[in-house]
Amino acid sequence: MKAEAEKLKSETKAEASPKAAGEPKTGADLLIELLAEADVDTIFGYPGGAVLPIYDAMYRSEASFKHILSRHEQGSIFAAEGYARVTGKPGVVLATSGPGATNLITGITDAMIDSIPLVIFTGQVANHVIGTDAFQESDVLGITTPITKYNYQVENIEDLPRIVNEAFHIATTGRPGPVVIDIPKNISEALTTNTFETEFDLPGYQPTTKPNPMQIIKVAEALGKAKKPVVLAGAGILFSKATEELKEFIEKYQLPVVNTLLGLGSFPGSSPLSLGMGGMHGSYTANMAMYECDLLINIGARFDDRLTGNLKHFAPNAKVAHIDIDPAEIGKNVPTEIPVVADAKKALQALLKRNISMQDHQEWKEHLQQNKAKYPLWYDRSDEAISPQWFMKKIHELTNGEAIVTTDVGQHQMWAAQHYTLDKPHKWATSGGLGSMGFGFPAAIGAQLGRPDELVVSISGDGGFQMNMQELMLLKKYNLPVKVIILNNSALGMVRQWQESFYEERYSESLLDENPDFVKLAESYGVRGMRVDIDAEVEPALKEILAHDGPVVADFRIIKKEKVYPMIAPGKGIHEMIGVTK
Ligand SMILES: Cc1ncc(C[n+]2csc(CCOP(=O)(O)OP(=O)(O)O)c2C)c(N)n1
Ligand SMILES: [Mg+2]
Repeated sequence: MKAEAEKLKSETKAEASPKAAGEPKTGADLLIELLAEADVDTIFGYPGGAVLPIYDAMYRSEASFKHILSRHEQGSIFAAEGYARVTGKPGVVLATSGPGATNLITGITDAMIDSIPLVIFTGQVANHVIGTDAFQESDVLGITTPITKYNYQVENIEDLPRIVNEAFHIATTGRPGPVVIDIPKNISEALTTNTFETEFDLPGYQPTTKPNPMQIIKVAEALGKAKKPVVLAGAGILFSKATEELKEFIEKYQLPVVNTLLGLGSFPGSSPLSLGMGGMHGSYTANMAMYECDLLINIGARFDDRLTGNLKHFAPNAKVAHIDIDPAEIGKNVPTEIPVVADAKKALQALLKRNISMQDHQEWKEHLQQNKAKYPLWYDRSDEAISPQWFMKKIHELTNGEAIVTTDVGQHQMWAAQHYTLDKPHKWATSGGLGSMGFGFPAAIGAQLGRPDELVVSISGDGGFQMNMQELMLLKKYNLPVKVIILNNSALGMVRQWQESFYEERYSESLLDENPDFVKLAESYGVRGMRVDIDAEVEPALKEILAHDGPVVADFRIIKKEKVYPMIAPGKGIHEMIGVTK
């Protein structure tokens, strides 16, 4: 082994062809320097053979960033996503070749579909054995091509500085997304004395950020003519940090706002102009507003099918304007009369410069207010178990709506989106497009690391929590006071709900009759555990959890058969919601 390693070292040494004098360092040392230069403060990762040189360089380095050792690479990447979603900075991930890299795939896909900036480093077998089915070789470039904004495999150490800088640039500009850099072991072991070129030039990647003035005029004119305008506010507003501009625009023209699931917090949910979330489990008022409006201005949302319902019935009477930094999104699902390819902030700034004289749309606003009053979200209570919707309202009240909330996927996610009304941006991390169970808890870990002074609440179901509960060890190890809430219905609740509604109550493999004792589980990881069974115990328990100086895992037993309403049934239009009233 040693002889082989020596041989490899001398081969790669020769490859490195240093151009400038200086202390020799390995490619791995160079990488660590580049990360420090890129202002990386946290790396989420897990070691293994192909990245040992990088881990060794990290050990020897005096760079000040933290490495967070997860217990599964999926935990690393979801934590990096949580970090990125609440800080707006790119999440950085490091994993070994083969299984390390393939364990990241769900997270990479999740980041791609939700436009989350990540820079992911994977180890790879040495260049000269790539393609030989070497130990822990996997075709990372091939596997990640369709799920990354861009990906690289480093062939020469000279390219490493440019590639790292390009990767951060690509991940964080335009429509954000994940970028993978696959680093063969011989590159990280290669010795070099060079400080290579870090400059880059990407003529083929020049995202359009400034709106075309003619298109802005068209939006302004359409707004001037509209009697029933609605703004759909998506996550693009959060990515471009345009919440102030959005608020000014909305208040200036008194426009009703619908939020997407990922856009929650981009406009204050408690504003009278907010209609709440749209889509499958959105509010009746929000969906009917999109159904009845004569002008729909979509800012930074991608008209996902969970939002639109059956496209035949989506905004049937509306002129559609769509502001998006990604031209591929415009007209993809919904015919669009006024496309505006731009950064949301720049487009809103341009719109704010125009003085639009609006039609009187008081009647429309009143109609929507009446809908809001007449069709509020409703729910039942029970003496025997906790009402999950009421629970969300309670935790909202006790945290003043100020907590950073991460969720997993399922019923609890929808209840949180419906009832934990967000007024501020960057306080919400949920897996939207991919809907990946297992996301919520590690995302909370990343969020807490990114914003250590904030209260972070992780809300999971009993199913999804078990997909990444091994990450509990990190709470103790890194002293993270995350409040971990499990809404326990002894079921894959969302699956169970669909089986009840659309499969004649055939509960095929959706009941979790066997669950671990979450209290004991927490305790075994050195974290305080708690179990709460009925509504009457909720408030004192939550107060205790929030006052506790450290992490808590709390198992809240919710009404098992509770369903998420209202709902657009599969295949139906946004005007055909069921469960709107009791
Ligand atoms: C990785 C993954 N596998 C399967 C699913 C399909 N799925 C969506 S919601 C759900 C049930 C989630 O159950 P739980 O975590 O207990 O949340 P609940 O719906 O009960 O609140 C399942 C299985 C998914 N979204 N992600
Ligand atoms: Mg459940």
